[in-house]
Amino acid sequence: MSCGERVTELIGSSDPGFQAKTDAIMDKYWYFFDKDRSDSLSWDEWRYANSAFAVVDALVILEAFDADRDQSLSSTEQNAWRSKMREMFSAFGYQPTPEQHAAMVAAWALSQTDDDPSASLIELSRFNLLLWNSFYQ
Ligand SMILES: [Ca+2]
Ligand SMILES: [Ca+2]
Repeated sequence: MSCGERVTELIGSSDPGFQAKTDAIMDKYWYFFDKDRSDSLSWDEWRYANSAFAVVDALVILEAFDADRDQSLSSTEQNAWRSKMREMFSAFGYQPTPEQHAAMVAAWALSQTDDDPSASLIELSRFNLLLWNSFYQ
């Protein structure tokens, strides 16, 4: 089973294009994370990979949705991000289960580092990690 197949099965996407894209990403970056070229990830390789993906994903989110370029997402910017994510989920044939939706809400609450409703780079990165962890449970 390829990595793309596993990720597709894990999140429940019905779009084969999602699997192909995931496989392409892993083919391109696998040896960046598998530092000892063992074709498997040690605990340290795994956590460094997840940390890198979380920050890179947060940077992509800021690049795409931080309209006023203040390095955080306001409520309005978060709504635009959420709307786009729903659109992308739908395009990939993915519909979060009620449990996954609850996990997203919980991950968001736990990712916040202060009472400011805007989302910083660290909060977006923490959200990514917490959300992905919820998929493994
Ligand atoms: Ca390795
Ligand atoms: Ca902003």
